[in-house]
Amino acid sequence: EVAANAVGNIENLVTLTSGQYTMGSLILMVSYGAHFAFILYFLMTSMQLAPRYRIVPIMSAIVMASAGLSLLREFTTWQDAYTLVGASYVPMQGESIFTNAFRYGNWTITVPILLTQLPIAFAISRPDLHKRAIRMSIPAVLMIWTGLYGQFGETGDFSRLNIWGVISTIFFVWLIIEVRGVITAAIANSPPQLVNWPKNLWYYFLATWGLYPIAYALPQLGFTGDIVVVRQLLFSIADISTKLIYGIILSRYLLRRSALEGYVPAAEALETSPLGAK
Ligand code: RET
Repeated sequence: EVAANAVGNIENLVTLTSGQYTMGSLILMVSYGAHFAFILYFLMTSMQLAPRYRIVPIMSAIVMASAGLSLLREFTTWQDAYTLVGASYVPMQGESIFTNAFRYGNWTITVPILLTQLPIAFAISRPDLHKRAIRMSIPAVLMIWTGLYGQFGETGDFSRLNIWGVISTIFFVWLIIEVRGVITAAIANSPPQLVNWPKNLWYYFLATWGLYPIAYALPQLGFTGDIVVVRQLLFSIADISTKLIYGIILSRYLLRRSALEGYVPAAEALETSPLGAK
């Protein structure tokens, strides 16, 4: 039986209309394009920050490159995985199958980086920073790997999907507790003018990271082309929110924090100095 061992994701079971197929291509293309484009944004932004914070947008640039490559791979795999038969896009069985598993693999790299950005951006001092980065990364990786294992069960009777989904969610709750600890420390040591940034980032974190378990569970609503497309859309919205927009938020915060701490970007210092052009 080809299907039983070759599949793993519902994408390989569902025939798509040309509209659904094109939407899937479009969603993945916009995703990788956005991630690649913002590499430049983050590298440029890093130059405007006080030296101690420059690593934060550089980490965003690394995440953009890593996620962009992974999403480009999802896109090309999507293109290879279907054959046009009459007016429908039929999933091929065998050599070219689509899989969301690459996403989970990529999160193993990007998620610890995203989490470590937090204590650095909020200026948590060194021994505590390392401890907190490790304490967030452990439940994060366990959450991802148990979820990776479970998502292969989405085409079966859902018991594997649900059992590992629950186990993964326990690690997610543990992770959320660790992140809350970092946010609390961030609120305590934030300049008073900027204290709303860590407070609001907390809700942003919950709302955007919470999209992934919804995408994971979605096949239970049915094996249809619409579910396939909606899930890719949900993954993309989550990716752009948790990496790209999150990075912009941290950069904007650090721009303000750098200024409050007395840092003047080089170009500006030149303009206002008696030796400068003006
Ligand atoms: C899984 C499995 C089902 C249960 C839960 C999950 C949570 C996943 C999360 C992923 C976050 C990924 C990010 C990636 C950025 O590159 C693994 C889907 C709770 C929260 C932020």
